[in-house]
Amino acid sequence: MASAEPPVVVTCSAPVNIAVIKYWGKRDEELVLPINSSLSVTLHQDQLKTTTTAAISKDFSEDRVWLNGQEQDVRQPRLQACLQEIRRLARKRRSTQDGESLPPSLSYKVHVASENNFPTAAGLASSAAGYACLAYTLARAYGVDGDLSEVARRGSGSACRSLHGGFVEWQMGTRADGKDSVAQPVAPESHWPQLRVLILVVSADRKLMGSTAGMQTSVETSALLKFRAEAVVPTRLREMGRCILERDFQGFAQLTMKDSNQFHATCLDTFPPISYLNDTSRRIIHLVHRFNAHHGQTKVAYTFDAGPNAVIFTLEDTVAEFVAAVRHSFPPEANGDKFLKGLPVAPVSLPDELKTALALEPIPGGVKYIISTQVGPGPQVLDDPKAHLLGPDGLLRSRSAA
Ligand code: 2P0
Repeated sequence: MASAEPPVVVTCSAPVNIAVIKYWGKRDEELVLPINSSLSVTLHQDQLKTTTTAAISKDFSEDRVWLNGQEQDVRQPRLQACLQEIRRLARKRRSTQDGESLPPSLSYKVHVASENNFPTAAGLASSAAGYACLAYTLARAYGVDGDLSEVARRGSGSACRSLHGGFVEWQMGTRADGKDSVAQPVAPESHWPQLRVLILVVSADRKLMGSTAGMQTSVETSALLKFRAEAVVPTRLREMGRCILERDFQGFAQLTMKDSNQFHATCLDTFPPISYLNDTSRRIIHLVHRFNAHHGQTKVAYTFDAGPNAVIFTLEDTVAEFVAAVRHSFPPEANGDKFLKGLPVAPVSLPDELKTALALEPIPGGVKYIISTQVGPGPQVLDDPKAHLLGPDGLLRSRSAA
């Protein structure tokens, strides 16, 4: 029989982040401690986000988790690590709290449902948004406050950077217990309003080599990765911080491209080698360099994660012309009107001299579509009960009923 005690139900959303100084490699696999610090830009949730509902009730007999409508195996070690860590923090808080506002009992089971509004495992950092959202939502449900880096990080390293909006540094820390391996804001969402982001979706397929396994092999075999972590990243982080604080786009853009290239070089230096870029990715790299050369300055930057999709940074005065250059180089095969999603970009025609300067044989359909977005805020609590992904019975709401 159902108890009189209503379930605690909380729904939150969390953003995707894109690293401009990349994380690749762990010094501690279990605690998810990185071999170098990293720095990222948080993308706007209007275009890319994870939404998560957590429900805690005396009536639930087991922990259950759904992702994009599919029930997951709750015994997955990453999921278990997050749940255990949040319950540990909740227990710690409980012992110091008065009886007035006690969170739900720690012996109650939790149901969690999560969904992304973008393709999972397409190299768009869905695990970062997903685990940041899980950590944030569970923290609200269990009444835990304070730094959630450890909870998110135990799910996926890069997830701790999605706990903040704007520009974020994940400091690697030096302690063996990882307590100082935390994400910290560098500048808020409002700091650089002219900065714009385009995601060029090359392939929405699942990647061949997951990040966790890939970086493990890199740590074991790549001398370049060791050199990068020790001798390159510390200087680059300081320089990137300066570029962001001074809104120095050329400096920011060049460093972003160099760091992406070095990350992919460490992948090739891994043995057996890992390659995440494909022919279209390399054509996008050429396109960006030719576009910049034509203008005589760095107006656009690319960065690539563990997949072939490009993330482009530019300023609002250049977005329209660069989108026209992408359309010219990768003519949409079908649904030309659906080629651009997200923030509107005014259509412009490409000047003939720029077409000549690009001098690339067009690849029809090479870029499937573009998501146009900008820098955005950190996780949010969604107060509207209609946002809940779980019904009052703690089971997945059907989309039609939601
Ligand atoms: C990053 N990536 O800094 C780098 C750049 C991909 C390339 O963080 O094993 O999913 O869960 O800690 O965070 C992807 O790795 O790996 C990643 P785990 P994660 O964004």
